[in-house]
Amino acid sequence: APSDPDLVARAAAAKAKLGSKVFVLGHHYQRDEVIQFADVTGDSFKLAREAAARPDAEYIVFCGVHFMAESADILTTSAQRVILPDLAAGCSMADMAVLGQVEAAWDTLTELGIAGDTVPVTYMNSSADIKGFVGRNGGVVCTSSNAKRALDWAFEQGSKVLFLPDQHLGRNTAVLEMGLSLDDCVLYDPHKPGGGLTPEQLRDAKMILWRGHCSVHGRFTLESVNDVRERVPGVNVLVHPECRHEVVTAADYVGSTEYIIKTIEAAPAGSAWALGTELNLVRRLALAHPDKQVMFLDKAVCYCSTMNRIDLPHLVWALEELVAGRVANQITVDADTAHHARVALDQMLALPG
Ligand code: CIZ
Ligand code: SF4
Repeated sequence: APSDPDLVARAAAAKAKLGSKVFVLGHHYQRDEVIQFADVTGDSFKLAREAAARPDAEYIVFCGVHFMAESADILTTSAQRVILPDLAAGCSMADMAVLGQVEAAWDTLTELGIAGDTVPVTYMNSSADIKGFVGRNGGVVCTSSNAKRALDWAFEQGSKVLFLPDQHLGRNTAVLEMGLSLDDCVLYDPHKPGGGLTPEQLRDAKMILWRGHCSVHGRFTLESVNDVRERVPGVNVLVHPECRHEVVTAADYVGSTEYIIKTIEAAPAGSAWALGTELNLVRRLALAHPDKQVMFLDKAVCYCSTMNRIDLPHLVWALEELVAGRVANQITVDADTAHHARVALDQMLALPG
């Protein structure tokens, strides 16, 4: 639906009044009505770097989800304030790994005498607390673009990896990119004592995968892939590595959000693409490339509901508060957590290659 013209005018007026004091970041999964006011769009990693590259912007309005605003706060100067227009915009995957649970898992590994051989690796899509835990314990953060490089590095530091919080990214990278077998991976369930695993299973595993997943990408099934191949002969299936292992295995291409965008941009006219990723992004790509057939991998629609909480009314409210001299919905990470999370993020930035 087209955005309310009154709200569009208010957002534009507030942004004009704030001028270079405000910088608006828009994640690729955000609504069109929000994306039109973004100074830059990107995935979570690119947006965190964009925020860090704008030390003059007093206010960073982050149109995305909570863990992304935390990362921006960690990477920006202490004078800058990061604002999340709706505090309820969380991430169900990030919420699946809570610090107390991860500490309990680490205690289990310590009791078994294997924590010293285990390197924690966390996906960017995790809370600052989890990144801090990983930084304290000699690990690294990764994104969906550099997960293989992060795991290569981790396996040089130790013989095992504890991968948080996305089991699918961990399994897909280990099995499809690093030559590990499915038997090298075990699934640690934080809701079961000992993760629901025997000491032998934990001792033998190379990859201990946390039982987390993305509620959006986790919905695609092998059936969605088979269906679209039947409906659209010659279709290219391109999915995000947060999809289930059998979906990624059946797809033609797999990669991060930025990779998906570049692949569609470079695709020849007339080619057909079924995308296994968030629907706002798929719809924008389809509109931007009318010479190509770009479609959603599943028949049922699937937005990220928490991303979608950031709508134009919330953005207008956040901007108008700033115009009025009030900073609403600021996201801050405490100094100690931020320090250790930064260690794990810097380790990622220092990965070779
Ligand atoms: O699934 C997500 O939320 C992704 C891919 C986020 C990001 O930008 O890395
Ligand atoms: Fe989290 Fe998935 Fe939404 Fe990304 S798409 S913010 S991983 S729930």
